[in-house]
Amino acid sequence: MLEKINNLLLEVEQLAVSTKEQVEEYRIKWLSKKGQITVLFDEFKTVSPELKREMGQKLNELKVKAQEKINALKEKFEAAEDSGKGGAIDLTLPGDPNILLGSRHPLSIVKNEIISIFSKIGFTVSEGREIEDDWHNFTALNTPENHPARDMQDTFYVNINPEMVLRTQTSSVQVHIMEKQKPPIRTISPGRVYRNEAISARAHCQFHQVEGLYIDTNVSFADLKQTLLYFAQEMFGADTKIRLRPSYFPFTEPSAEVDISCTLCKGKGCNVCKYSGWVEILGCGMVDPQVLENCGIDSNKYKGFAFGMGIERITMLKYQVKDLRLFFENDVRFLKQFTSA
Ligand code: 2U9
Repeated sequence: MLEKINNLLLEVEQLAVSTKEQVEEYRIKWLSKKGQITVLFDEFKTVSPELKREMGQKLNELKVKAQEKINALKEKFEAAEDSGKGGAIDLTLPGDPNILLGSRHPLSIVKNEIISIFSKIGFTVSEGREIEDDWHNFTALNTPENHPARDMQDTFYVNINPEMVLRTQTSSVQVHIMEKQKPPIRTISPGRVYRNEAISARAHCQFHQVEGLYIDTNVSFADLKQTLLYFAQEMFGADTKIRLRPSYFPFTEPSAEVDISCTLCKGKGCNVCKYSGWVEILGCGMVDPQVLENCGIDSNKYKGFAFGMGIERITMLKYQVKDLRLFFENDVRFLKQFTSA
């Protein structure tokens, strides 16, 4: 029996065939119900106990090798047949309706739109780190040590290094730019920021901002206003109006909050604008001269304007999304409603 096994092993190893049909002939010859290897397994039952171990191992080896050889040759001939038909993939098959197309996340759609609007008027995009040191996130931006924004209630501090925070604003990226680069600077910084807030329909502990910065000689508040009017009309339609209300931010002076005429009721009054006709979209102001000095820019020579907006807020207004949490849950029923070019 050992001799038969060895002979068959040799035959398996040396097998050379030229058609798929021949492969099938060998499968039948070796492995079918009456095949040589199957018959050997029947004979194996009669082998004496002292030879059973050695013989069993050999016989199993033969069966596995024969099966592997048959499979490999079968695959080879089938692949050759497919490529003869013009490739392994049949390009004429209709699409499978069960495979869903992905879509871009609404926040990405709006972020890209904001980038595109500002890049048309010469703004570059700067991105930076999410874990930031105290100087770039707070001190350089005129937010001193005792400022409420630094409170543990509002800011996530990094446990292993209390000097580091999860950035609360992407203006920190622009502090790095100002330290490295001489004006003129015209850049926007999109990115994720973190604040220690309870999660609700209107607030989250993470959200996305775009902060803008323009520094040059002779930059005025009128430039800021015109830039924001351009943005609002590109984003929400040519008939959009803006209004500025005085406000306060530590890093800008003077500062303002910007409203647009309600996109839904066009200013007539509805529940989106709480019957005021206006909805807030961003904050802005002239960069405080002290912030310029903190970053090594001569505030006698240079002026700047800055603005900041929440991408979630813009997206909610544009698509009438009522609950901020939807952006972070990745529910396909929500996400598949958004399409972009
Ligand atoms: C530098 C100096 C100043 C960016 C600005 C705002 C006003 C603002 C908020 C809007 C909604 C953040 O997402 S939000 O909570 N931002 O109101 N941001 S001025 O000022 C800068 C930026 C960079 C160097």
